[in-house]
Amino acid sequence: MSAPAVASTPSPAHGTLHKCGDISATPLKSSIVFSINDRIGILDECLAAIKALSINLTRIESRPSKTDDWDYDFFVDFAATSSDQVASVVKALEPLAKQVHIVGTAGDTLPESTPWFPRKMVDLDTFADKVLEMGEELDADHPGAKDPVYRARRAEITKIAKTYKTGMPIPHIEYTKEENETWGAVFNKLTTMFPSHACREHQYVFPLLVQNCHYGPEAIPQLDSVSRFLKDCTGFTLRPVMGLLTSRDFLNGLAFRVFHSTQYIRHHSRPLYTPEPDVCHELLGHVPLFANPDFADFSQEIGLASLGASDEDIERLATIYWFTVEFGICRQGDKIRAYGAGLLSSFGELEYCLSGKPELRPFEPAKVAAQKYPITEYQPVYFVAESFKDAQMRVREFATSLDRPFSVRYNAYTESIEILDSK
Ligand code: HBI
Ligand code: NLE
Ligand code: FE
Repeated sequence: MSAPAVASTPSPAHGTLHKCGDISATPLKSSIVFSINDRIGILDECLAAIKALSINLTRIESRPSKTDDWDYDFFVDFAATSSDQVASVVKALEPLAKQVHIVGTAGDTLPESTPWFPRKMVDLDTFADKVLEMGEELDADHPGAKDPVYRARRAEITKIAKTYKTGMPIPHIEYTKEENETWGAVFNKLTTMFPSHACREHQYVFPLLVQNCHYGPEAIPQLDSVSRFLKDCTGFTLRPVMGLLTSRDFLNGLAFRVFHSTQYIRHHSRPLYTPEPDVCHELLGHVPLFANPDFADFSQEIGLASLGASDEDIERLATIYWFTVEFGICRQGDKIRAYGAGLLSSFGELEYCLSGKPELRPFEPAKVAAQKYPITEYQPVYFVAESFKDAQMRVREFATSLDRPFSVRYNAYTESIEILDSK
């Protein structure tokens, strides 16, 4: 009855080293069902047979069997340490009971239609060369498209992301004078607006980034130092990426508290606006928020909901991500402030979103998830969160309404995803 491992790691290089279940001590939560003819002491004998294998039972339920009078079905969950142990339970019960079936073992019972998802941090290595358009090859209308020097420079920088592997320090980049000047222009413009437009969490963290990670108008900070700072704050880390990932891959990374970050900078001809992520957007928009514990929890919640989700649900979650992490605004006292990175890294839109012109609606995930939005111009609608904690609770509640037959939990000690019983 047990289904094949559909969503397991396709990475042979790491598979042998980290074969979960058989060599690790992580318990394999298993469920078994068996029937017994009613007679005194039979259940005791069945349980004793399991006890003799030194296996811990975690749940037991009985119900009258539907087929024969006075038969009973028993549902037992136990924590085995290997798939061999699961088989030995079946063997021990067979002489005592009828119809012994394994209903499921955590980790190998996902429905066959489940899209692949990363189970361990190293699985994120498989995303590296799957970037969408505007990644390595620039679009024709991109300001850098016809500039061969810019193109060559981007290719050089994205090479780092292409070959990056989990656990490596992020390679430093020697930015050019021109690149640092572009950064300086963006930095100086935005920092004049933050006091009146950025949420208080962003404002709290910003000086710490100046102190700890060399944020300032002179030079682009290095991702490696920023990643180590974030790790200390919330466990979030940065991972270099060549460009836009699919929504699925990008959101899956958040489940591990990993934020995929570009390392190149926008074209110098248009410092104050770009439709695509660049190092200004990541460092000035996203990073300060990922240093906040409630925001980190909120972001990971979206990531966890995306693991193994259907394409339709990925679309909904990406839309929620869009209207929160990218373009979210929130109520703070009697003011409304920006916390979305797409706002905090864009001088024009940061001003516009709080100008009273666009429509503001309350943050209700089911409604947000269905909202259409433009990606290359200012948003006509923004959603106002009451707090990151409130938004997280709402997203968690929303996630239970998605059609995924299992739930997941992140184990920070092993940096891996645990599959919980069917919901
Ligand atoms: N990829 N590298 C990268 N950075 C993003 O911010 C990003 C992405 N892919 C999709 C995406 N953002 C969102 O617009 C949602 O689709 C999740
Ligand atoms: N428009 C933003 C900026 O100019 O910084 C980037 C948004 C990336 C989604
Ligand atoms: Fe972004």
